[in-house]
Amino acid sequence: MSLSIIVPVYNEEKNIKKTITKIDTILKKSDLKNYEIIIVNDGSTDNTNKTLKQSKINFNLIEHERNMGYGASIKSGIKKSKYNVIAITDADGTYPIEKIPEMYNKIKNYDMVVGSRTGKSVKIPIIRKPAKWFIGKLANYLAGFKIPDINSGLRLFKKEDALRFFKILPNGFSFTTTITLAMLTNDMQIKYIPINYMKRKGKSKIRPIRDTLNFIQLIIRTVMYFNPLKIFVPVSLILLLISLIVFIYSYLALPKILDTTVSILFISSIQILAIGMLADMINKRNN
Ligand SMILES: Nc1nc2c(ncn2[C@@H]2O[C@H](COP(=O)(O)OP(=O)(O)O)[C@@H](O)[C@H]2O)c(=O)[nH]1
Ligand SMILES: [Mg+2]
Repeated sequence: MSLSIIVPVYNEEKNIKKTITKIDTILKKSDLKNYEIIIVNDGSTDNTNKTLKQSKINFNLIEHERNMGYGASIKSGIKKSKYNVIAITDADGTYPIEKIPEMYNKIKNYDMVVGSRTGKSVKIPIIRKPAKWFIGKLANYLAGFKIPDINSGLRLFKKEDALRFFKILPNGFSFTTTITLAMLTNDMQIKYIPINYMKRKGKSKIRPIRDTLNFIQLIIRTVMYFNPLKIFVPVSLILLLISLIVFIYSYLALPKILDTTVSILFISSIQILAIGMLADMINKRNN
């Protein structure tokens, strides 16, 4: 029974002390014999540094000289972790840390256990909802599975699996989305446990437009990596459909069939399908 818990921290002077104390108290009370708390201070510029230095709680501190990002910090933590089971949670007081022991008990039967923010009390800012909805739909289609919460920051997984996906895990906030899709497209088992989600103190570091575009890009890239046909086949079909529409329309309504346009669209459609099949083949051979 042993667990490494990693907390990425960037400018959390209002929350950090409480978070560490809470983690320590909860883990001490639990059945876990061995645990380590790894705090990754990601170039904070506020009083986070001071608070961490003054803390009397026993934790391993990793310091980044400059801000490298949420995912980069978790990756630094994973590299330094002693134990095979890894938990991650945020430093902002939004996740119910008391769920971790219960989640730990489930990890032997699953590849990842995720706290999904679908509990009774979930305080997600309204402004985030449209983007969250869209990203969710896209991810569900591409993963072929209804994901209850794609980017929850409270989750447990095994170190060996994280290391297996290390190269494709990004440095930014898309870390959680990417590890979810990587596991789902590799037929691994994820258990979702409903949790509550509290309102954060201090400002969120998510930049709505930039991070949303980043999420979308990484969702597509991850699926492209593990299940390329999911992307290439629909694009090819859309081109084929447009080519058919142009053909029929110009045949019926115009003096001349737009044969150049029709051919270009048709050939592109076939070529994209061929590239997709090639990508699929590379993927199958590498696994
Ligand atoms: N290491 C690191 N952690 C970050 C960074 N930005 C945010 N965090 C931490 O990641 C967690 C989630 O960030 P937050 O701003 O709350 O995002 P939100 O929960 O999606 O609104 C918090 O614990 C932050 O301290 C960063 O650039 N680097
Ligand atoms: Mg947060």
